[in-house]
Amino acid sequence: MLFDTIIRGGTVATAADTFKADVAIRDGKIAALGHDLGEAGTIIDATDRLVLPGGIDSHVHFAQPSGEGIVMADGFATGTRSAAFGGNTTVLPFCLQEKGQTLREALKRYHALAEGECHVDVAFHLIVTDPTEHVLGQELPALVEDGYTSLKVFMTYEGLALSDRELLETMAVARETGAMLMVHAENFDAIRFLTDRLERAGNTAPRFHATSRPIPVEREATHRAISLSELIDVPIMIVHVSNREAMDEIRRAQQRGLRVMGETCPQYLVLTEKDLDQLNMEGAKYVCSPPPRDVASQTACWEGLQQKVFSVFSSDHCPFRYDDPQGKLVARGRTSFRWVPNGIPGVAARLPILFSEGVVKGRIDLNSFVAFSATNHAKIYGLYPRKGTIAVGSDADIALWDPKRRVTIRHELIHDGSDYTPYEGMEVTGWPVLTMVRGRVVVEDGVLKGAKGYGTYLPRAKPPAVSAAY
Ligand code: DUC
Ligand code: ZN
Ligand code: ZN
Repeated sequence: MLFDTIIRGGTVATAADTFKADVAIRDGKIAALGHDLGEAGTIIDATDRLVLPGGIDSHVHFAQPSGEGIVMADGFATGTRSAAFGGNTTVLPFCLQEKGQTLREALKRYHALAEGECHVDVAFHLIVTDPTEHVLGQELPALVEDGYTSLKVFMTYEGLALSDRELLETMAVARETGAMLMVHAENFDAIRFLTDRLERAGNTAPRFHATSRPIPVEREATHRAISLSELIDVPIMIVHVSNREAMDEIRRAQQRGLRVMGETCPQYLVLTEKDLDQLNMEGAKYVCSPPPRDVASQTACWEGLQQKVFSVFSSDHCPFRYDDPQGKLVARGRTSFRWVPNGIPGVAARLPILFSEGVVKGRIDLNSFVAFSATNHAKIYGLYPRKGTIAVGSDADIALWDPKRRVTIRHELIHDGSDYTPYEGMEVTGWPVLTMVRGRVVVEDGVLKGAKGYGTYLPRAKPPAVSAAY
């Protein structure tokens, strides 16, 4: 038999083109595109289906330490399972360096947690919280050579925030080593000031989480991150952008020729701060940072996608159970929004939301959908062309979509470790009906087919956007 599998009769879309073709797969890779490709062990009928590169979600958190008494709802088994149900074939979770820990110690923990557990392929970004001389001078350069070619830094959060000096030192290492630097841009001192003031006034309900992190907090930090990166002449990715003012900072930088990239997420397209304003603690389900804003901010984030100010659309999947004292309902969270675990699930809902609200409603075209959901992630984070496209020689990471299927998002469709979805009840058109990783079907028609452990760790090349600079 010439091929293991042929996906027959579908419409293939890449970031560049849309065309009718059969896709033949051998040894986990795409071996041919065309018509009348011959025999295969398995034929998958893709009539009336879109044949798309499997989603790559370059911003997810699994099993991340999240404060005393708090447990993240997903480890690698449930997190990657949920990703597969949402049409994803690769995810990039973060490896958090805790204060006092070396990066290698942190990586050891995450690799041990991921080993044998994953349903889709994974690669790690590093989170640098303790940029000591050893970390910056020795560990990080060696790890970038080993294929950990991106890192995130925080401008806020106790125990995570870096000073401007530390940001500059870390950016300099990213430049020297050719790593992609992701920035969480919110002003730490401003948030602390506003939080203290809100608490003193007795404004402690979950909705005040949004009040404590208003747009200027994000805009200022975005501007500062860009300015610091300009001093070092290093590309950066501003992650989870929530509003026009931050988006405009990125746009202005791009217009000035700086290599500043941006990411937005579903919560900034379809949620608002009103979602945080609910009876009792229900608003805690939507506590994430930056917070969802208003309808004008949603429009701005769509513009950011349409005008390609943003290059990636990620979930920022950061799940906590709601009805759980180790999750959103942690006892001290009732005393102040400050203690409500920060983050919401979204790895399975990300693509149906972008497809339905974006492609079906005519805001973006199908090829842009593929770029935002897969191709650009692969290109920016050093996985292209092995991942992120449908081309001969690429991994057979493919999602079949029924573009007409109407689905009401319910938590039972999400298959993660949480107990809710912030998108409960949302009607979408278009749904991933089959997810294939390296030629093997992992999810089909809402049923898990693959066993955990098939997903593999991916060392990555240096991001071309960084090394192209020299
Ligand atoms: N930043 C993230 O990237 N994810 C969840 C929480 C946060 O602040
Ligand atoms: Zn962040
Ligand atoms: Zn995140």
